[in-house]
Amino acid sequence: MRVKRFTAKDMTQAMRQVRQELGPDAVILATSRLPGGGVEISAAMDEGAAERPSPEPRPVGGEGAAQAAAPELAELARQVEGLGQMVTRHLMVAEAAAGFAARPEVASLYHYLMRQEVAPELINQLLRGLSAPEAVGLLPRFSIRLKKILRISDPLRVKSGGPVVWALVGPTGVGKTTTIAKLAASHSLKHRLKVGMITVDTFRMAAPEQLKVYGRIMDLPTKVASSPIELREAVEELSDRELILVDTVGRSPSDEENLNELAAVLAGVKGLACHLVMAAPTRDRDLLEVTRAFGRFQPRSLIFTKLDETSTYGPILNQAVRTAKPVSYLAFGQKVPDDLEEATREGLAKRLLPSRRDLETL
Ligand SMILES: Nc1nc2c(ncn2[C@@H]2O[C@H](COP(=O)(O)OP(=O)(O)OP(=O)(O)O)[C@@H](O)[C@H]2O)c(=O)[nH]1
Ligand SMILES: [Mg+2]
Repeated sequence: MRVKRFTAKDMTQAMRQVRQELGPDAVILATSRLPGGGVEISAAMDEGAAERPSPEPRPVGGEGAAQAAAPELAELARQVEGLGQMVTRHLMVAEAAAGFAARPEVASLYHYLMRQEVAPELINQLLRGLSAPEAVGLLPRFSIRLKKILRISDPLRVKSGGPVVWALVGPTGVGKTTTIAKLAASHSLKHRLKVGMITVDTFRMAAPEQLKVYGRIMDLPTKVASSPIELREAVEELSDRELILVDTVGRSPSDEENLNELAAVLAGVKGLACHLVMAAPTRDRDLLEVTRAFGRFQPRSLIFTKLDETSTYGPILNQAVRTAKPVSYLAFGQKVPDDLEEATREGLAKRLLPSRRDLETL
């Protein structure tokens, strides 16, 4: 094990020196600020690492042996690559943490946001240069920054030339049908709009029935369509409505074929706007995959459901910023129509902001 100290003007330059001299596998042991300015990093490198066998599959002891060993070596190579990525990520986090740790009031906010699973690059963006003479002023300043990067949908504007048509798309079981019912109820009862519903989820026997039941209870016209032509006809039949809500079948983000088929059905209706529904308790990495796969629907907004099932809200922020899409609605329970709110900057920021107690207990 080789341990070395590096001093530089700032953390970024010191980290660059570490990587140049000890390579990407170096481990950061300690970081500190120097009294006269600048930073010092102690880093270590396992010297045996260079002599270890290469992870590349190489023939050993004749072709037969090489063939037998190849899958294991390939697996080993994958693991080593994964470990390498993990180390780099940890270094980035350590680098940022060390920078923010020098200012204790920002450090506890940094750790809180990490626990909320806000993406490290976003935390850096939010906290860079953030300061307050006393910790008292820090949260309001942070809150202003947070609200600045959040985008929220404009309220629904009814068109004079025909109905607004919204389709909810998203993975299976995230709450699309329930959210359609909540939206239908709130727009027809609270906003007194003429609402109609259509389901294109005809793949499962009971699915159309679920929406029809809601339609009967709320006394709203509800149609079933199973092809692009039927969907166009259903929209025509509901042309006296101000808002038409289209429910779709849930699809896994890896189900390319069926996603394309659904996109083709929805593309038949001019002016139809898709909204992507995602469950807030989903892991950030999986949400990323969902936004990638459902990008083909060019969603107008993001809707997050099941906020009642998690207290980790970072992934909502991560997806909203990464996709640069506004958030339109938040659902936080199974009750129709109560457990739905229009997204607001305040509502989202409130969930993402720590209380003073959160910061003190860190
Ligand atoms: N806790 C909680 N449960 C919810 C919420 N929204 C929906 N659910 C529940 O999630 C389950 C699935 O809801 P659905 O509305 O059928 O979901 P879906 O996306 O239409 O499902 P598929 O059509 O099968 O893809 C039901 O038990 C709902 O009551 C929510 O905000 N919080
Ligand atoms: Mg459904």
